[in-house]
Amino acid sequence: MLNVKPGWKNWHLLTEKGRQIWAFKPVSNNINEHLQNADNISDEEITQFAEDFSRSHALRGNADRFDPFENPNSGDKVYRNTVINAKFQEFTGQIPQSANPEEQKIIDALIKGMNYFACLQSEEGHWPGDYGGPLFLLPGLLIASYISGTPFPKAHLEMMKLYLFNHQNKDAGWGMHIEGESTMFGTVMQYVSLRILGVDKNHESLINARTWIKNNGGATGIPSWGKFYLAVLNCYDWQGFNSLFPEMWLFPQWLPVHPWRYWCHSRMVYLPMAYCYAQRIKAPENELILSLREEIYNQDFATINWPKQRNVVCEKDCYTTPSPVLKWMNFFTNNYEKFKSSWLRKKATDYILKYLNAEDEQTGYINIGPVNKAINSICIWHAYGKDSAQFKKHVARWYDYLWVAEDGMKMNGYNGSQLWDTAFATRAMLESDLGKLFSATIAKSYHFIELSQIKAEHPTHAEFFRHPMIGSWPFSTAEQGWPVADCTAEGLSATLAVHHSGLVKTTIGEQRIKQAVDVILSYQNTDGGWATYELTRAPKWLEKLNPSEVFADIMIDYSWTECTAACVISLLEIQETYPGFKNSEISKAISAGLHYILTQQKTDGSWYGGWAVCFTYATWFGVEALSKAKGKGCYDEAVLTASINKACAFLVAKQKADGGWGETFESCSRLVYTEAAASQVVNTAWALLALMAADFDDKKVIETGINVLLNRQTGIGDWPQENISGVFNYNCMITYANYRNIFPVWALNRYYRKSVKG
Ligand code: LAN
Repeated sequence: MLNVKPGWKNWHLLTEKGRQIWAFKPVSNNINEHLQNADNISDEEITQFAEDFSRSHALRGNADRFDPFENPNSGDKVYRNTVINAKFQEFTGQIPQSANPEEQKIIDALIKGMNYFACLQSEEGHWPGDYGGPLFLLPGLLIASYISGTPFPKAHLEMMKLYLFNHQNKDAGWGMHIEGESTMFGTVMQYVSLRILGVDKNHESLINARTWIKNNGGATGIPSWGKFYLAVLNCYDWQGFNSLFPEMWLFPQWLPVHPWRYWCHSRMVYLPMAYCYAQRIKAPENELILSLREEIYNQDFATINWPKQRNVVCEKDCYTTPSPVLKWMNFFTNNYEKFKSSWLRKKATDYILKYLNAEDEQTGYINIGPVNKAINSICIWHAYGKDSAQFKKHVARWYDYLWVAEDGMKMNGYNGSQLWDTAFATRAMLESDLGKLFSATIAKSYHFIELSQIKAEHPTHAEFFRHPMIGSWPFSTAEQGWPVADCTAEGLSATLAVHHSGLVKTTIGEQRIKQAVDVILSYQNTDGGWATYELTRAPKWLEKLNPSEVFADIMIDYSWTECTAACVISLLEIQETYPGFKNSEISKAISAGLHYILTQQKTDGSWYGGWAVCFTYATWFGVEALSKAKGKGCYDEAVLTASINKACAFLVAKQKADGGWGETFESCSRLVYTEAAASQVVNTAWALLALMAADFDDKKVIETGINVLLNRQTGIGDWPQENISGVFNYNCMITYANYRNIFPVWALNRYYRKSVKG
């Protein structure tokens, strides 16, 4: 039995078609019914359960504790331990037997690993999991809740407080993400959040946090996204904020700076920001706001020279420096504010509101991500009021982003990673025949994958610049509905793997497979690579207008090694299964994709990974694609071989003494391989997958790596949660709770197929 603390037991995860809602003592398993009666807890009950999540509890040396100083990553124990305790069963099927005890160890570890993981699958077939990490998300939602006077249930508030306290660094500040060193952005946002949550300013943690803020120059140095949130909260003057020039939304579309060309995440965040800016939305002054103004600045609020603060950013936060072009543009747009035409401003705001409504409707009010989720809510509240149907629909979806783990309640970086994890898990299990022993699990995954393929276009998709998406797969759920190029590729590869396994009656017919292929083809950029949600729509110089200070490469949707490799792999698989289908078009796409991947390889043989940590991740993708292409006649074989060999040499050079691999998140932000003190199961699995894909001939290298995976496996078949695995925009990290199971299983399964069975 795993440890389930009494306080955890009241939290239940309700799921519906991938939608995930944490409910405190749910009155119903139906999400909507539950949400209407969510605030069902008395004050006495709060103190009872809160203790089980708090850091003080950990520091008193309790077993199975959350101790952020040991590891700030939660092990997702509230979900996992509760489910395991309720449902876990030892594997009862026939386990293949080998006369060789070393081989038997692999088989047993795999069965145990898959059996444990299968137990975590939801009834509708996906793997729920913690998708937290960034610390600037929950504050946005709390500000939306505060300004609109729409409080969360008491149990939620308590859990959020605990989360924020749990992630306070030793120096009393907070980072951009749970592993990061303290920054002004992280610290001021969590500070303000705790105050909104009702924590007294004389609480010791807040006194210390204030000292951090003051010693680092005060909140005037918060980066622009923080300035934005503080301005909405009326704790910062809008005059201290560079204009967002709402009129740019009326630009002619041929202009390279028209926002339709931006990376969709930037577009969808700067859109509602521009609305708030145009309306200068701010919370009414009250006691809390007036007090906050005194708490977070080094000088009297009334005497601050606001226009001078526009470009002030605390040194600890600076990641990208604003370009001279951006400064020049700011000069122009800031001055425009003094002379602007109110007719044009209204036209721009009306257009923005129309666009916001379209995004809300297209995504069922989930929105593309956690940032625009919060800011759209603020705009819709402002435009239509608290009692409007639109605002209520927004509020219902706040809960889709909240996640409970042993460190408290956080806002996830998306409404989940449902499809992505399910596709990977399916492929991992079906890597060898052993996965077929879990046919019920595979059938459920397939059901979820089928459910998640996007089947229709929105009536307004072209009007609002959406990429055509019939046949595509999203990262999370069909309802959220933003298609992603490599999620489509992973969805397709997983579908093909299930079809090949012969385990299920196929429901994704040839037409839908071909639609997916068409989407993938439609996503290829002219550089041969694939980006994330859309084509690259603007030239690289647009990055010069990146105003974010804390993120890099956010202005346009760039081609990435990982996304390209995933698309190439799925197209190679399509050629095997549907040889006649669009053969020459697909061949051309594949060779251009391979070419792109080759151009991205670094001189040391590695690839940089933009969406997970880091070089081991992208090197796995690169090697997997190139190896799969070998012998197919789609590219010069000698070039492929040379590149693969170089990549293997890189990996071998990075193998640690214990046989594993390990990187820290700094690989991502510093762009150089940064070794973790201890090897990491996830990095080890990626390196092994690459080496085995390449049929690397020094078997000792692979065996010692496999031993790390075997030795780290827990008695029940789990692996430990080690460092954070995901990243976006180089500088912010994000949790992938299921990676610690998916990738070790995948690597062991490949080892079984190639070395044990083969
Ligand atoms: C994701 C998550 C998935 C990820 C992969 C599919 C793994 C990747 O291969 C392509 C990019 C994509 C889809 C991706 C892009 C950026 C996202 C959406 C995220 C990392 C999840 C959260 C992040 C989003 C931008 C967070 C909000 C922050 C802003 C700066 C707007």
